[in-house]
Amino acid sequence: MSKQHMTDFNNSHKEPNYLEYRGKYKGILGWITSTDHKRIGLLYFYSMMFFFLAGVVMGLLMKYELISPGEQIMGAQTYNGLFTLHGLTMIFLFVIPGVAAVFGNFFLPILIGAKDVSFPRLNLMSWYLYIIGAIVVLISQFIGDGPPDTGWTFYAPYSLKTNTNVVAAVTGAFILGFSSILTGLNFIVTMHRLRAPGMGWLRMPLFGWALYGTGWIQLLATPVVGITFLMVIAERLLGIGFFDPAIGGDPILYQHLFWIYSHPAVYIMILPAMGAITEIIPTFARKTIFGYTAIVISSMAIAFVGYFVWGHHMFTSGMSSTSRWVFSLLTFLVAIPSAIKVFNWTATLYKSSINLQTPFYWAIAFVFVFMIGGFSGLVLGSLATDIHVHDTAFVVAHFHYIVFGGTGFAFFGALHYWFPKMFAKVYNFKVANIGLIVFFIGFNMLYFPMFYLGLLGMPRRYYDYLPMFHSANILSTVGSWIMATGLLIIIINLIRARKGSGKEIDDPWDGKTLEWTIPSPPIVENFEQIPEVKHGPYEY
Ligand code: HEM
Ligand SMILES: [Cu+2]
Repeated sequence: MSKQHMTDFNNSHKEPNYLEYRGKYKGILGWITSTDHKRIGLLYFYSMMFFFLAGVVMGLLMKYELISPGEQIMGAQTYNGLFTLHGLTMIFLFVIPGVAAVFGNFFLPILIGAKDVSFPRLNLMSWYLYIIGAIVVLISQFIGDGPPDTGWTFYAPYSLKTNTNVVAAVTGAFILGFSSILTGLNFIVTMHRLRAPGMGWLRMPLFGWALYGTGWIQLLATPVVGITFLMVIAERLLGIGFFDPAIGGDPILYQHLFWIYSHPAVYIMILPAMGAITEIIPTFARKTIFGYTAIVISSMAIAFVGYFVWGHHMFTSGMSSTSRWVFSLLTFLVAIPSAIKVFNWTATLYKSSINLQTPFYWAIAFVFVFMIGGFSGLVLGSLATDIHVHDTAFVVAHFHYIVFGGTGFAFFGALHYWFPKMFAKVYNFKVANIGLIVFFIGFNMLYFPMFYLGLLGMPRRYYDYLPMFHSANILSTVGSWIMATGLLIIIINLIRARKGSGKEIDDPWDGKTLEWTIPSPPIVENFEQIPEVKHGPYEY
């Protein structure tokens, strides 16, 4: 689409855009009753940012406690409650809804040329369930005998014995599961039913395919953890004997059920993130994506094989040696489709004339940290080495590289990529790049020492440690301050742009997918006329 065409569009603004649109209600009420997928995307965005920042503060407090051996600002029980709440917040309130709830909601319908998702009201209900679930988790902190101290994993039998308020926290997570299921269902149906004329499945932008694979995981895996959580509640309230060996239950059964969901769940977190990166790379390489079909297949393969590797979380639990090596082998297999994506991103950049801009830097930073996370995952996936580093700081480093380095980086990358489309404002590029550099340095300084500490044998989930771990912990804690500074720069820069100091522009990157063919901010139903699609998504 030529620039000339873009300006014509702007001048012919007849319809109100989604930001100024007023339905029956005004102000906040107009937002929380709106079924517009873009407004719902922003509802998720603001609430998730709130929880994310709360989780960051908890992380900083934990790191401050760990700056030296012995007690600094909190004792053991407070630390236990804090890593539990931090984990619950970051997992269930930030990375599980994640890129899909914000950018999937906002952009999926636009990317496939639709006016909204298939079930707009159900979509709004997902957000309400998300808020209700969050409130119930929050309540768990204040009633009963103090904040839950089980870790976000709620492992039995401890989760059945502790006097802290596990029932409320688990109920909150149960409700959040429904929010996730309904979002997945909505996206799957939307892609089946609402693609624009001419958009065959293999012309769909790859972010759509990533959300499609994610949707099936949300739909099929989440009920498993829902039932597991119900069993924990039933066990605590009625003493049934599912998981507690003292009354005939099996604690290992809990671990199986939990990870049958929670391993696929890491793909709920990472697939949409990979999808967003796959949109960013061709736009800045100014070249069509290398291996479109391979990326589609790898997304679906990850979604499928991801169901069969949960046992790698349980290598030390006393499983049979046959199941251990089978799970180990399958874990290595699931690494292949992720590696295919990294290969395709790199191949797309090969011999391209790269437009070096902020979202591109985020994408590269993502690939870098995600690969460190992925390679450390292989250490955990192979039996011999996992036994050595299980339950140490190595694991904490690994999953932060994956969930924060992966999903978190992609989240911020997607935000910098689509921000001008969402708000019709461009942020200050220089400040954005500085923020990213500071953030990136801090991130690696915070988490990389934890690999080393884990190899030395520093256990996770303790507020205290032996003096031999001191120096690497100082480095890590100072890293957390640098990272927080970078985060502040990034966020303040975006808030200033949102408040209006940025330039207005429809398509700052000359992107080719459908969202770049409509004015910014998009009108209420996205398109004045549903477009007809005549070619693949990234034709440069
Ligand atoms: C400023 C940012 C962050 C800091 C400083 C931080 C720090 C920490 C620390 C110190 C722990 C406890 C380790 C232990 O004692 O075992 C922890 C656990 C955890 N973090 Fe973070 N973290 C941050 C961001 C994140 C993000 C963005 C996510 C997810 C996307 C995340 C997910 C988790 C999870 C799942 C746990 C495990 C909780 C548990 O053991 O039950 N963190 N983090
Ligand atoms: Cu896993």
